[in-house]
Amino acid sequence: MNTQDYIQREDKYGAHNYHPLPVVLDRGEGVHVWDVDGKKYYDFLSAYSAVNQGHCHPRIVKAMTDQASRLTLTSRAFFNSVLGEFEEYVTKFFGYDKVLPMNSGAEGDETAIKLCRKWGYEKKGIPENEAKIIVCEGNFHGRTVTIISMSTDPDSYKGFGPYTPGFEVVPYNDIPALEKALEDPNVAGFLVEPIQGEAGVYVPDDGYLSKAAKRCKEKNVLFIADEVQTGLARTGKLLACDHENVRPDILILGKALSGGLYPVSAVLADDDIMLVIKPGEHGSTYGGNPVAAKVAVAALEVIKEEKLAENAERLGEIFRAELKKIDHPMVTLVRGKGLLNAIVIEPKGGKKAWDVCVALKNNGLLAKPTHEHIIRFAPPLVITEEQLMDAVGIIKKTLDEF
Ligand code: IF1
Repeated sequence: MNTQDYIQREDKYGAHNYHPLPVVLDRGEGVHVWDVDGKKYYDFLSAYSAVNQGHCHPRIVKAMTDQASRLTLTSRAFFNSVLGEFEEYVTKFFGYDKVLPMNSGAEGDETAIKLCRKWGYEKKGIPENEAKIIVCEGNFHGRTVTIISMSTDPDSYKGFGPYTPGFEVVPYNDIPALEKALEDPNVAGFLVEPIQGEAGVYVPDDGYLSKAAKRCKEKNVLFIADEVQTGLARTGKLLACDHENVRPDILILGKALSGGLYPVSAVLADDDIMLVIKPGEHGSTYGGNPVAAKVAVAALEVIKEEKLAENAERLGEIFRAELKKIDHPMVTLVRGKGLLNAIVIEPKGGKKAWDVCVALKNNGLLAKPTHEHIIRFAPPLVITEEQLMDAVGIIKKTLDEF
């Protein structure tokens, strides 16, 4: 079978809920992936920041295979010998009293929404079913019906109504607008991405997160950080909130929490928030299973021991400096933090970001456009300076073809 055969088979039997770049990947190792024809690529998407530790990191693979042949799933009807090890490790790693383990990032956001609402009723005294959560324009928190009810992107919400009520939208990176929305005594929380990934790596002004967190505290509103994409060293610190020394009241993690080996998400909070959820009020079949627990501990150990945040910080500076040197009419903006970066492409001669990504693929680098004119560059954080400069060369060479 060749690339086209694989693509046609998926087209015939698979739902058409994605429009992938025409490449069929077959193997991954570190910053590289290979397609079914054996062609090698730099992976500059990292599965949207789920593969921060590099593809098939041997230490995480070993943790997974060892546990997989011992005990994989008990459900939470019974205790198991591994979950507590993960719970202790991850809560100490991030400095919170407790963790509620789930599977996908969306489940993490849903868990945070439920936790915030219940806290609002039981601790803030908001009248039952009146709790509001403030969210930002351009947000992306997942694909469930409640989460798309917060979305301002028609591609995310159109045709999926009726929508879950209780969300107020404010412009991102706008403190006065947030202050106004916080006047409502029924607001229980503010849910925000420290950097808006899907919106095109929209980095807010310095001080936005710390001012927002301060205003929330003044109004007894929970500051909820969705670090599913920005967390786990991606932006050059362990958490993107760390750039401003902000400690979220509720922290949502996913993606690289498992290094791309297995769906693992987690919500962290202190006891006065976390314990409003009582036994039997929330959970999931696979949430906190032994394989997930072992994989997540290994994934976090890799982040710490291989100093991935420091590497992302240092190489991100170099990467943005190199991209800014590319004096090309199609590149109108370079932005990002750590190794979460993006360029804004001005269409030229009918050629758009998609065409640039196809040309990048042909030259051995995989990236994907978001919102039509933005190309996100997010390699695994294990990338070396030499590999980064090699990739910069490919980007320059490719843009020169336009
Ligand atoms: C797709 C986007 C990125 C996320 C944040 C929660 C979730 C995500 C900040 C939900 C997930 C993924 C979803 C994936 C593509 C990717 C994505 F383009 F969709 F928006 F990264 F920007 N919070 N983002 O970024 O986590 O349930 O997917 O585990 O849906 O195509 P999930």
